[in-house]
Amino acid sequence: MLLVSANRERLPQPVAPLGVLYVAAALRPRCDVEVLDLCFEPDPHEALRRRLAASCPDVVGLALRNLHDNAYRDPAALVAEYAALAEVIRAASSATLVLGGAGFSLQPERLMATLGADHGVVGEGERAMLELVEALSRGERPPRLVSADAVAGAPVRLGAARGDVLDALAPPLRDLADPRYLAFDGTANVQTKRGCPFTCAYCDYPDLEGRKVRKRSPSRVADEVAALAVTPGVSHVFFVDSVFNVPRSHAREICHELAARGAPLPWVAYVTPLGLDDELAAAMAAGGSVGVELGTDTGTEAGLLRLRKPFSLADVRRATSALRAAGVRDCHTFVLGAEGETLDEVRRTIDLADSLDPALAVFLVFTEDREARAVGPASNREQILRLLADVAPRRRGFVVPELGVRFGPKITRLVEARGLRGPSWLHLR
Ligand code: B12
Ligand code: SF4
Repeated sequence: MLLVSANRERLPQPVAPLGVLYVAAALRPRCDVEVLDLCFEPDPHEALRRRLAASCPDVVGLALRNLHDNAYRDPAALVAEYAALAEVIRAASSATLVLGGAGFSLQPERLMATLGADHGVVGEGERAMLELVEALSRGERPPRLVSADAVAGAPVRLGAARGDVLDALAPPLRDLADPRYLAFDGTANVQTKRGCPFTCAYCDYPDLEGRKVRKRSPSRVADEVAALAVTPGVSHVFFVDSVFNVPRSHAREICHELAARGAPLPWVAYVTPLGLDDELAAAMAAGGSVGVELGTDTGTEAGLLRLRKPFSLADVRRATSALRAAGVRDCHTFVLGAEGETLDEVRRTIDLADSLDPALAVFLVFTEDREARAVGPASNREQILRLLADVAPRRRGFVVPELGVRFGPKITRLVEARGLRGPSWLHLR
């Protein structure tokens, strides 16, 4: 089995393929597993051809993480890149080709058709890929699309209830990760749970991980962080949960377990302002948190309602001051151009960012068509971009990926040149 990680995006930083490493761990007891990561390869096609010739795999799993870049541009360019990789695999090998990963799971039919794969795994891959491989080795003809809850031929549906107990999963095979990720910024990724119970209008995280939250034991999470702390090259952790502090009690327990181990590593996570009070912020800081990313999204109560965000502006302000008091840096993301939003509301969002004065405020301009799982342009997009082009360069900590304001390869070069550790945004302001 050869698992190929197709992701070559290096912004805002290169991200080790944690999902691939989980799938590799699930497969290892049953087959020889190798991982080829194309992120740092100067010639990805040549690297792929060489590995296929050397390893002669029976099955190739192609991991498709991203459909968009950081400015949420049209996925066409990335899909063309993935299709070219599939072509190389087809030309150089007779292996069964299986697609998987977050990007694939959001558009399985379209990608199956474009890449001409044999099978696709929708959603989490540990159990589904194992069962698929076992069926293939028995000479059976498994369905084209499978998922963790529908391997047996039931219709595959993203977001359906999932049952895997996370504590029972084999830990990700980090020894198969390319060492260049840690060499870049020392950040290891760790997952404490899967799922998000909220229903924010544009967001597909709950579709990918389910609405039911499945948690790992806090003590196991803390043990994993403690083990990473003595792994050469690891200096920071990024908790990759959709939302770290939901449920709040789980987050608190993890923080206490980390504090009890002497806060082994500084860490960063996505959090919601909901329930993020002084007590939780202090517990997070005591457990090692040095920064959090908040999906604050918009600066008006009406906008929050339209986006079905589960918090109010008062929650945002309270969370921001709690984080400040605890010494945890805050990075707020704002999405501009949602359907129904006026230019006046856009200005009020910028005013909110001004008044919060966070470590970083990231502005994305997009609207997402949830049904089509596609991102479309906002109707007043050009006006919004003009406004941002005027305002953002003059505000410390304002980032606009689409306009390259405090974002781009220059930041990556700075991180490398200065040997900065941890997610780059921590240093950006
Ligand atoms: C944490 C995160 C980040 C962090 C990563 C930090 C770090 N050090 O790891 C940061 C903030 C840096 C980030 C950045 C970006 N991200 Co991001 N991120 C996530 C998030 C929340 C979790 C990813 C994760 O690690 N999951 C845990 C692992 C275990 O799950 P997994 O990778 O999905 O793997 C499982 C399955 O997909 C499957 N699987 C995976 N690979 C394979 C392969 C095969 C063969 C098979 C069969 C199965 C399989 O099995 C795995 C185990 O169950 C997801 C949303 C989500 N909730 O899934 C978005 C997500 C992956 N990101 C996304 C995007 C777009 C980006 C950015 C381009 C833009 C941005 N700023 O968000 C950048 C690109 C960064 C890069 N270099 O690639 C998209 C990708 C899809 C899309 N629409 O394009 C997602 C899905 C969010 C979204 N809908 O917008 N991200
Ligand atoms: S809380 Fe975050 S992850 Fe959950 S639905 Fe809302 S935006 Fe998505």
